[in-house]
This record gives sequence, C-alpha cells and structure tokens, in this order.
Amino acid sequence: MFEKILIANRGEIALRIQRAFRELNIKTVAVHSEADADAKYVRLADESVCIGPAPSAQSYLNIPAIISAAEVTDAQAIHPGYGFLSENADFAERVEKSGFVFIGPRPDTIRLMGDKVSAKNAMKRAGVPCVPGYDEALPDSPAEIVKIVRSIGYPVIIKAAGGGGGRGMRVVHTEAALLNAVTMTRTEAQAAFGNPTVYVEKYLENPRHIEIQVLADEHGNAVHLGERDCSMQRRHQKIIEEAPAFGLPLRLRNKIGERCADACRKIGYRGAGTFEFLYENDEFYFIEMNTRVQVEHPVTEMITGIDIVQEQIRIAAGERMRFRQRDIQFRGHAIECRVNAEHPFKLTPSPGRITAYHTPGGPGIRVDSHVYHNYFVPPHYDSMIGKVIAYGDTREQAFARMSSALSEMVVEGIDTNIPLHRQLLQDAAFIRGGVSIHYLEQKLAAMAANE
Ligand code: MV4
Repeated sequence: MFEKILIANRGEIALRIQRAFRELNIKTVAVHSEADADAKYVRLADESVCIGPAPSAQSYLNIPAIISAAEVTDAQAIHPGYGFLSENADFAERVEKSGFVFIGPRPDTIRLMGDKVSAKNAMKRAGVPCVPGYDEALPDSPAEIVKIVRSIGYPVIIKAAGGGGGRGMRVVHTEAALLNAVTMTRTEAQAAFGNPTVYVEKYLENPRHIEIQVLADEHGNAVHLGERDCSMQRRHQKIIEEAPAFGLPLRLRNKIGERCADACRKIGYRGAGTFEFLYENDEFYFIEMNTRVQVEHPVTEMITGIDIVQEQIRIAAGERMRFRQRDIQFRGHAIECRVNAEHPFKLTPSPGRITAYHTPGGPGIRVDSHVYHNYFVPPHYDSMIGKVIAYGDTREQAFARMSSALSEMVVEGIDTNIPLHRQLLQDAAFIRGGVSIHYLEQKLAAMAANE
C-alpha cells in the first residue's frame, strides 16, 4: 500500500479524499492555488504545496506544477478527484511516465471514453444498450447526412464526439434545420474541443438520467454498486441525486448492472467508473462513461456501505477486490443535495465570506464540505460549497431526514440554493418520484412566470 499520496484537487472532494487516506494510514499532500492557501483541507494535510495563482489554468490544471509537487514531496500516487485533470488522458500518462501511480483507469481507457463515438462503439460491442442512431461520426456529404438521419427519424440530437456532460449538442426536429445544425455543432465543437467530429442519435424527449456505479480491479474482477437517479438538474448541473432510483424494477436494475460490470471485464476497465444512461419507458440507453469518482458517489456509499474512494486507492495499489457481486447488499435509500454558493432561483454565483455556518446532524445525516464559519468562498471555481446526504431505511425516511437537515442548516453572508432544496423537498412530483431531466427547468420557468 502507498505511504504518501498527492491530492490534485480542491474543495470538498480534496477533503473527502484526504479522509479516505487518513483512515488507511496514508500520508497526504495537498496542492493548492494562492486563493486556497488558507483552506482547512490544506492545513489538515500532512504537507502542502502551492502550485500557482488562483485561475485554474495556472494551478489545478498545471500539469508540470502538480508533477513537480509530487516529486518534491516524494508522493507515490496522485488522486485527481473530479473535474480539473481527472479525465485528462495526457495527464494520467504523464503521471505514470514520471513514475507515479495515477488513481484511476489506464490512460488509453480514459482516451477511449473521452471520445464519445469510440466510447459508444466499445460499449455496444460489450453488450451495453445504446441510444439508437448512427454508430460512426457523421460524414461530410450533406446528401449522406440527410439519408442517415431519415433512417433514424426525427427528432434527432447532434452531439460533439469531444463533448460530453451537456456541452456541444443540438436537437433537430426537421430536415429543414438539419444541415445548418450539423455545421453549427461542428464549428462549436472545433472551437471548444479542437475536434469537429459530430455524431447523431435519436432524441429522447422525456427521459430520466440514471447512472450505474462500477468498480473493477486489474485482476479481471468487476462489480456494480447499483444505480443513482440524477434527473434533478438544470443547465446540466445536477443538484439532487438519489439511490436507488425510484420505481426501477429489481430485475431491470440487476440486469443493467450486470451488463455494466460485464462490459468492464470485456474492456479491461480498472478503477471506479460510472455508466450514464437515459431511461425512458423501462429501457436503458447508454450515453457516456465517466472515468472518475463523481460528486454524487456518497449516495451509493450510503446504500452499500462501501467506501468508493478507498476502493479506488486499493485498486490503484494493485489489490484484488475483497468482495464479489453477491457480497454487495443494497440497503435503504439515500438522497444528496448539492449546496451551491449561488442565488437559489436566478443561478447567479455568490462568492464571498460566510458569516454564519451551522451544519445539520442526527441519524443518517452526512455533510461533505470543506467550508466553515468565516470561510471566504473564492470566485474562481465551481460554486459548490458542500453536500448534504441523508440516509433512511425507506425513501420516505431519507426525505424526511433531508427536510429536517435542511431546516437546521444555516449559511449566512452569501446566497445559497438551500431555499430551493427546501422547496423541492416539498414538491409533490418529486416526492411521488420518477421526474424527468426537464422537470426542474420547467418548474423554475413556471415559478418565474408566476412572480
Ligand atoms: C441526450 C438527450 C436526449 N436524447 N441524448 C445531455 C448531457 C449529455 N451527457 C447527454 N445529454 C443528453 N443526451 C439523446 N439521444 C438528452 C440529454 C440531456 C440531458 C441528459 C442527462 C441529464 C440532463 C440532460 C439535460 C438536457 C439534455
């Protein structure tokens, strides 16, 4: 096992990863920008290294600075967290070429999943159900494009192969709009990702977003940890996640989970990963795979009792997984609310000093956050300041505990989305369960119209 590792991230996930290492008796090195020099997780780490000024491009995305920090501190491995360099295959490769262990999949796996066309093809070959469409990149010929899309049938969605997570997509309802949409998506994709490749899928009008968590070791063992429903989102930012997904028949859950675990074995996947699906009319359609730990991993930890970050570390150290699929028991229900420093209904960021901070507690409540009384939320990064996770024996109990936790929670000095969360926990459709990916945007639009 490692003796010392470096955490190439900031905020709540840097603290979450640090806790996992401390429990395993592994020393930690925090890297930080000038804006994060006073952060609590920096002080709590065994060592820390400043890697550059506040802007991410010069600090948390600065590959040579991070590798130098690992060299000067004698760390053996690097955990990338989520965001930043976590799905950057070149980073993973340079980490390994410099003699460190990258806590994540092999660089070629990250690269395969980073290209959404190759990811989809690999998954289709491995037996994972995909959205119907054309399995290759779209050709240049307008006549061929028209023919391909006629065979799929409108509406379709044009997506950038280098995109993902909601960037670089366009829905097309009619043939009249098709070629212009393809050209515009290509141009945007070239500008944003340096890759003009686009592909096309049947557009699913009202799906849920359900994802499957997997773990795989380098000895050919792979398991799934069930699903999460992440449909409560706006502008491609999830704000509430839950596990298990409401109303998903057990047989379907086991089947899709097995398919994902099996695909991991077939492609030689290593580490933690997430298969993202759209779910409509009792069918799963694969869209993308994430090769990192995700923000919402705690809801899965709560219902399985498995520490996903510790498993990432053990797998990276070359260990064999200590459990098989039959050893994994799903128990109870968990829900996570992401707390953002932003106006609850207008979405505008709200950085600044936190003048009062009280966290909730009690049975089944977990708070993953790096902030504290008098903490200054820097304006340079993502607005998430923490996550409240509630567990219960039943969905009703988890929701009741979350409502109670949100009523206790106090964050003053900045705006947060806690009032939105309180309102959503009272929302009849959300309480009933199974809302689609469009629900929150529709609700917010209706609220704005009623003002
Ligand atoms: C889709 C889709 C409908 N049909 N693909 C958006 C994020 C990216 N990961 C894939 N996305 C979508 N792909 C087909 N064929 C609708 C979305 C989508 C979405 C997906 C998941 C969560 C939120 C979303 C919000 C809008 C659109």
